[in-house]
Amino acid sequence: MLSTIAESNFNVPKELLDIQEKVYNNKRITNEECLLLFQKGTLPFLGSLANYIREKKHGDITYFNRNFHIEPTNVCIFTCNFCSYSRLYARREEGWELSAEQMLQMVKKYDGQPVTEVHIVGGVHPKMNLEFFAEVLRQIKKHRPSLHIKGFTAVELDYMFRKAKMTNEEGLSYLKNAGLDSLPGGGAEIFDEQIREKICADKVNSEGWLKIHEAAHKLGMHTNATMLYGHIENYSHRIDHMSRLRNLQDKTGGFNTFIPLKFRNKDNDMSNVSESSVVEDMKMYAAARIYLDNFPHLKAYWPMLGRQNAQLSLSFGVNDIDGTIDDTTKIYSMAGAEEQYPSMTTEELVALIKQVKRRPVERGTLYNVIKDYSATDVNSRLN
Ligand code: V47
Ligand code: SF4
Repeated sequence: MLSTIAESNFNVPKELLDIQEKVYNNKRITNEECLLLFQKGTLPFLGSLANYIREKKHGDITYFNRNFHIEPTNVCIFTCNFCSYSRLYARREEGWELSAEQMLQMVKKYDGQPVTEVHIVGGVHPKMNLEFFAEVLRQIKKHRPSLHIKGFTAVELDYMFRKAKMTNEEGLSYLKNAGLDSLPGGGAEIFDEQIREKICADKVNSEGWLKIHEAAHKLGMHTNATMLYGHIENYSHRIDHMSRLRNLQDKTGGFNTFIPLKFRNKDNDMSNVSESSVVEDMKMYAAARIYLDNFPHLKAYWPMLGRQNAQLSLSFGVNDIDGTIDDTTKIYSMAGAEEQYPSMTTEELVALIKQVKRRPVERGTLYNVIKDYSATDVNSRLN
């Protein structure tokens, strides 16, 4: 592998070769070097470096999990311009609000099925407060104690805690005692204050997002981090975002996975902004893998990216393609995601991963290995 890369280095500028040397020597790259990668690195160059790191960390292993999503409401008081939900608050009759009982029924639908995680994320509804969600968590845990509950973005949590007049630490401890196991990575968007002001001015700010994740890490909870890219931000904004995450991870070590989320432009207030190309998407994954040396995992969220591009991303640093999802989720389909009701069977996920010669491994939320599928036959047809 190394010699192949070295032989193909003809014509690569010296400054990029210096970065390559750093990567091979396990050294962290600077923000300036990451900018050079974005600006001057060709896709094959970035891919080979990212893949080198990916294979060093995980070999061919590609993780997925068996999960399902619950979206408690699609009504949201906030007005993020990129989101198809924010317009619903004024027209609440078009939205839904699930009761605690309805959410429990959704969990019960999976009785006897080998799902390991429920992912609970939705809009911010003023009636759904901390106590309401604590009760939902208690009921789910009582019914199925082993189901990992990954729930609530820092945006939802910030609103709940402020309304309950609790500090982040108090609010998180309360939810943890009620059954919350970990936090998803949503709501991070772009940390740069000027861009954030333009795309999501009224929700938790960057410092607030980072503080909630830091508090969760201190309580021993793991969390993920996302970044919404490919809209009005530039490369420096992306690097600034990743740099704030890398710094926090140095401090706490509590992040599991970084998930770059490609901006989709359907039916929202930023529909005039065109979407990034697949080449840009792959560059984004590769740069993230190279820059975020202290993040164990890099995830491609396949419903947003599409199945084939998710396969491609496995050569650009990605080692996780989320899960079976089995989704009633609308946030992505409303924004123009590839699939209206994203869901893949385990067989389809395994086949998708094997088709690009990687090794499918089912994981729990915290990356405990549940089953290695490398020896199983692939019978299912891929679409
Ligand atoms: O923060 C909203 C994004 C996020 C659009 O932690 C959009 O495992 C693109 O938290 N185009 C929420 N993205 C999703 C989320 C998540 C998803 C998958 C896995 C995990 C995890 C977490 O959805 C929001 C926002 O960045 N989003 N609208 C849009 N038009
Ligand atoms: Fe609400 Fe989240 Fe949509 Fe913003 S991205 S409007 S906080 S649901």
